[in-house]
Amino acid sequence: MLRPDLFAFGAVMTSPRLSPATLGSLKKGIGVPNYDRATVTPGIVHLGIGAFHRAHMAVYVDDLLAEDPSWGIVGASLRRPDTKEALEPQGGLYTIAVRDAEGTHPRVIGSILSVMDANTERDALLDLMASPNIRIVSLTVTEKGYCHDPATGELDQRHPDIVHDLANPGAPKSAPGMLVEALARRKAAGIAPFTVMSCDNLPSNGETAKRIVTRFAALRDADLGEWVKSVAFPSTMVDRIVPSTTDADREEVKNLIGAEDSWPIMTEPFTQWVIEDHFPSGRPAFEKVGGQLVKDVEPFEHMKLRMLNGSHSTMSYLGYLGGYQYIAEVMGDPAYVKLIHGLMTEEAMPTLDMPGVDLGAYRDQLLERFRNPALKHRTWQIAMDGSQKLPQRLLGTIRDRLKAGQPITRLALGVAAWMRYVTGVDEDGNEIDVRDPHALKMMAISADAGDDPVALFEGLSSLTEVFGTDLAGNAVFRDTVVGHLESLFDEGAKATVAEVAA
Ligand code: CS2
Repeated sequence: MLRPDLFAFGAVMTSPRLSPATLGSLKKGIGVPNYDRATVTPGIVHLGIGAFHRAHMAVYVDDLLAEDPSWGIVGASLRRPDTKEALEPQGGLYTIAVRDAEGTHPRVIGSILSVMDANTERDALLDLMASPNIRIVSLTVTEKGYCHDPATGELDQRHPDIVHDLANPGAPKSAPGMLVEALARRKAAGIAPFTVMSCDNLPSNGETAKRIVTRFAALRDADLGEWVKSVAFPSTMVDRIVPSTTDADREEVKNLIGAEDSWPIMTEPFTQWVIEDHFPSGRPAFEKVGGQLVKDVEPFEHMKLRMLNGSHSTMSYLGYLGGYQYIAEVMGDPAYVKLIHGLMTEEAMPTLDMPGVDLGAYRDQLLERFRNPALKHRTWQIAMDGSQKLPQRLLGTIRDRLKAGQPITRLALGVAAWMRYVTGVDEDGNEIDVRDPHALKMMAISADAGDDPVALFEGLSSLTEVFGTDLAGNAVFRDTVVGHLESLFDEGAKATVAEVAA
């Protein structure tokens, strides 16, 4: 017979929800904010409050709030309300769970004071961004959030969100539109601009953001365009691997902390943040908590994009096609490891100018990070948005090597694997869920090409927003990529990797 009293007992046993009220009852030893959250005031608005920001910048800020509580973060999501829905009942609190071979190490972060949904709270968010206590607006909106042409780094004026925002400047949807409207409100109120800090994986991300935002402002109004030129856009190089959270992760974190967190963030021990020191309206003392403040971030960005992200994208396409679900699994295949080691050592490292940095040690550390067996980082996750990623991860390196007359064998295999992947059909004939802003265009190209590697190369390399106008006609590039594509179609990814790595 059903015993209602037992059910009631069961209900009592469920874990409480993580929140300011339950912080004191978490399991012993769990790190919690070491400052009084009630005294923290917002100094930063962060656009794109996804997992990456919560594993990276929000942690650096959390480390600083005891010393200076004027830098709390208000997060905003431009697309989906899910982060707000998860964090609001938790008063902005969430767990970061660091995974290494020994286990999972949780800590509760309190630097995010609240989350706003730009779709439903647009005006309030813009007013907050326009208020004098907000001195930094930071961004992780992913590559596609810049509404630019990835090959040139210029604003894409035909982008539907940009067209919308130019027609409705007071109710913008895009990140450039939001930034410019908030800056316009500051200008009108006589308030100095905030500093815009991009934390996305783009080369010269500050300069790129500045080019896009000033162009958008000038299209709105010439005076505003001039004023926006005075805004500071420091570049940053950000690095931490953050796989998407799964239900199994939620369960594990609940058991570890003794409370239910509807969106914990899983990550690795490694973290790096190199920041251009250009903040005329002030900044938190990031250098006290591990941030590297430098004059010129560009060499660090190139190093990371070409070595870490170039390897990641190459492993994601070849790994997915080869039947590997996670990066750590790819790293269990010696031929793939040899390929990636060679890609970094022979092809990427010679294009980098990094006095004082031991690139060999950097590479070895990357290989170690990729091997982290506890980090379930899906190849499919990294494979997303390739059209936005390829230019800075592989194609820039390829261009430098072609100019110098050097071989591009492994890099071109990464490009060929992307072309094979975006056909949307895997090696067993099953559908691939290709996520990319240009997915439809790319699938139409590959439907026309069938399994003819030359036609596929010609169709995809004619996407000038990815390949620019120089690569499609380069004979070395074309022959190398087409040769790899033939092998990928005929022999499959694993055999091709073994051949190229040998
Ligand atoms: C990855 C990056 O998903 C991807 O494209 O390459 O998110 C990568 O994990 C980070 O840049 C590491 O800092």
